[in-house]
Amino acid sequence: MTNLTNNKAVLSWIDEMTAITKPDKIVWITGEEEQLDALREQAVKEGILIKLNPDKLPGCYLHRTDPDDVARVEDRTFICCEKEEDAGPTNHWVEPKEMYEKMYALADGAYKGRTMYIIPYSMSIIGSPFAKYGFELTDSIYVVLNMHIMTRIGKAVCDALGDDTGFIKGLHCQCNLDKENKYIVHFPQDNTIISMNSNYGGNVLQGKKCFALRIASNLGRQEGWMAEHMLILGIQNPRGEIKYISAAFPSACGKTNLAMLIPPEGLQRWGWRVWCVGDDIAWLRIGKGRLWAVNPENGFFGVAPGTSMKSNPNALISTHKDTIFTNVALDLSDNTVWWEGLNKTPPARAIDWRGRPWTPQSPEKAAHPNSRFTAPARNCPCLSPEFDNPEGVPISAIVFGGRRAKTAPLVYQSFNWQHGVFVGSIMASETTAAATGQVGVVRRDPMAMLPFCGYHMGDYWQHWLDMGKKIPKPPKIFNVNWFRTDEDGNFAWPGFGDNMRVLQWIISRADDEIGAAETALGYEPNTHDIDSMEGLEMSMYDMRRLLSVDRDLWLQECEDAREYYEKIGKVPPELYEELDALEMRLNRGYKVKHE
Ligand code: OXD
Ligand code: MN
Repeated sequence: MTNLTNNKAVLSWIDEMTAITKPDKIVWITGEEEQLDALREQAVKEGILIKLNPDKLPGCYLHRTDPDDVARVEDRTFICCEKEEDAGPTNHWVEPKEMYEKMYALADGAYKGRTMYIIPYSMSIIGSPFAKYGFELTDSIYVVLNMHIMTRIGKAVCDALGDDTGFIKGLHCQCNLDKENKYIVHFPQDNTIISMNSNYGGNVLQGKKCFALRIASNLGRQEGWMAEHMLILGIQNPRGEIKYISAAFPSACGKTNLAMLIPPEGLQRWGWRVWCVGDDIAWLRIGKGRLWAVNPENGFFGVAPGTSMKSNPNALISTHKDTIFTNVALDLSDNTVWWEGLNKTPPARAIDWRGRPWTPQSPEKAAHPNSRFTAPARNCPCLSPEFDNPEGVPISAIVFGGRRAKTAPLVYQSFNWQHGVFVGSIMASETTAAATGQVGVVRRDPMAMLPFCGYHMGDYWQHWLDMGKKIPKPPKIFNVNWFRTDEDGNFAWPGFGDNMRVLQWIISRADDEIGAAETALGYEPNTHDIDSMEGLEMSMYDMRRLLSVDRDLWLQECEDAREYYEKIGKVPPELYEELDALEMRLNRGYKVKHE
């Protein structure tokens, strides 16, 4: 097959990788439907994909991974920059030469008897000044078909790249999925990514976490922009004006749900609505005095369990065609899919995510808790008309948040950018099934970037502070917590569509339209400012409790944060100043002032 590019740097790197991996065959992915169709057919024939009911789920397929390969592997993820201190204490590091040798030894002959697929892909709109291009070499048809959904691929990428040498190099070998030799490795100084012995999305769809976050966070620092683990959404008010916010929550904490929110009926009637620009990653740049965001992806890699017509109809509808499901259950009655939380009527007969017969009496879950759908963004009924705008959208507010049963109130606003960076830096959340390891333990996850920041966390916070100084009209920064529980352990806030009430407050504050109560943490809503007129059944007493700040818990939180800062080292002095100031406000028994 002829090459899709004459770019010498691309071709010589591919030659080098070919010599190591020794494929039987090389296939360039052109992006043409005919080629993709043939690959789908081949994948079905080889048992990699199961074709689902074409009437109910046209163009949809089911894939099951190896049972030991179901989530991101943070302990096997490495940032191999030249100096260990530049990776910082939150990343695993190995000296680059040693790691290359190890990777190339594993890759030696890894494609023997197999095909090397070369995927030219673009993060962001091909041809836009903000787009970045990469090549992923893989022996997995599953990766090719998922990359086709999640990114923009094919010949057009090679044409846009031309002779430029600033592309991202990516090698992926499934090998024998040996979990002892699983590696997700990044070499930021060479713009290179290598994934070994995995075939799980977050580890091997390299455009996503590896490139658009870990490598791009390095590029953003050098080039003066930001790569963040953030959704982007537009809020339309009854006057038809749309304001954009971006929000960073840790994995599986509801970014996709918030990005596709449907407001409560009463608010819809007034004309409120939400437009989704992205559900996971934002690239943010300064322009015309403001911060602008693009979503570099082209699809959604969403968590299936819990997604339903009730919790997130827009996400569910997005999966109704041209979608790849991974590790969900197969409903044998009509050859469709099922997962816990889809509805209240589990299939009488199903095949579970491990490929075993399953009935509602089975003791184990039918779908893996981190089972996923890969759905094209264009399927989303509330996709923003700005989705394909290469300029992106101007951001009025940045929202941080996590899963905290106690401590964090429903919402608060930071006093200013520096204080907002502090709020993001001490973010913490209960862990979820998105990564291997214990679920439900509280861990610090600054800006939701703990697993994704491709350099020293202290330098990353400094970059945030520096960026703030360069934006004439920076977004206001907020923190939310949808997951606070009452004494009985029940969620105290209804969440989902009702989160719109909090978003309304956030954009009113971003535009300086309403006052607020000043607390030790920051600005909080006056209780009557959270719109409860349109169908929220919550007493003022409960609302006050949701917004309350427990002084003792927060003093403890400050102590933990200080310990965390000490572990990180290299913390900008401005953040220590903010921590001291918070502690002082708490100790003073800060009086609530109403603006
Ligand atoms: C994801 C994650 O898959 O954050 O988006 O794990
Ligand atoms: Mn994510």
